[in-house]
Amino acid sequence: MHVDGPKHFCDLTHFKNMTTNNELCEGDMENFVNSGFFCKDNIVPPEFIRKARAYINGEYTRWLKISRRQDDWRIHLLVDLECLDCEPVEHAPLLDLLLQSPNLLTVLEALMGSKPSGIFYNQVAYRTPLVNPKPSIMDYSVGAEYHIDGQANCFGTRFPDPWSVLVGIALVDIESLDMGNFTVFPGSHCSMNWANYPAEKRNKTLPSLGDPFKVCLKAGSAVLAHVLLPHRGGKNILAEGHPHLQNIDYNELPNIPKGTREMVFFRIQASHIDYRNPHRSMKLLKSPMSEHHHLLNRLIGAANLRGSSEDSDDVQHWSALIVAE
Ligand SMILES: O=C(O)CCC(=O)C(=O)O
Repeated sequence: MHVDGPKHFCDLTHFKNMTTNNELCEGDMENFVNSGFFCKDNIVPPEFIRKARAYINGEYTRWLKISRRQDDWRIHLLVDLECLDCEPVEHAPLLDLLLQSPNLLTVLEALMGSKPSGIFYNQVAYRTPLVNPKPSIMDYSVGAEYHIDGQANCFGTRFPDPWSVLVGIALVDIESLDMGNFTVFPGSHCSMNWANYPAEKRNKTLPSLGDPFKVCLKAGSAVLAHVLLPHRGGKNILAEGHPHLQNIDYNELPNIPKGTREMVFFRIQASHIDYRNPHRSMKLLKSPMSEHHHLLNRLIGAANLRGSSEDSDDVQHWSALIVAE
């Protein structure tokens, strides 16, 4: 559910003066291509993490009252980053997590091959600790173990979603595997054919994807994931007093239950992609890396320079991802 809030102008200095420094190393690119995600440590300055948490704490009780869900709120829909200096915007301290993080902006530009142009939507995704969790609560029923973002339910079919990179920013340390971790199925963005995903999701006939991976993050770090990467939120069963909670400051945030997994997710659009083009969905489903050919070409170039036999297997694999189109 979308929640409203006070409007302010955003400081766009970093967004407007983005450098083209390439903040992506080969390991990040390989992880994004092969696994569908990677993490960047300390990418959002602590000052803006503090301000975002304080803002959410201030709105928290009101949001609980106006929404059905207790831990998940849609914050903005369709933000055109180029137009932010024309008018004030709601929830500015949450947009600042992105706009005041120059390193994150440059990573996004390198990953997408052009400047971030917009946010399809963003979301405050808190996972409050379950009280007395039963063992059975950990079982996910068939067809509900994961989802790919978009809409595949009674409200309609919007798939794939109109954006290229999911950014999940940790506002607190999420270092234990039972803290409601963002959970992904590595490699499944490319290894599966998702053309029938909406029907399979609705009919609960989705394929099994094997073991998931729970992402751990320090406060101020971010996970960046491909739009077709299957994922789910984990269950937070962390008990009060757990050692992982000792480093988290709750003193000035009385509204947020202790032990809450605090994350904010952005769905980022790239300026060179026309998300309204009717062929975009088919192209992406047929060739999941079609919006990231620049990464494949950079990886192939670096591997060819090294020229080992191990590299040549990778080159074949990455070249096949380009040819698939
Ligand atoms: O909260 C999470 O870790 C995942 C959230 C999610 O799956 C989603 O909103 O699409």
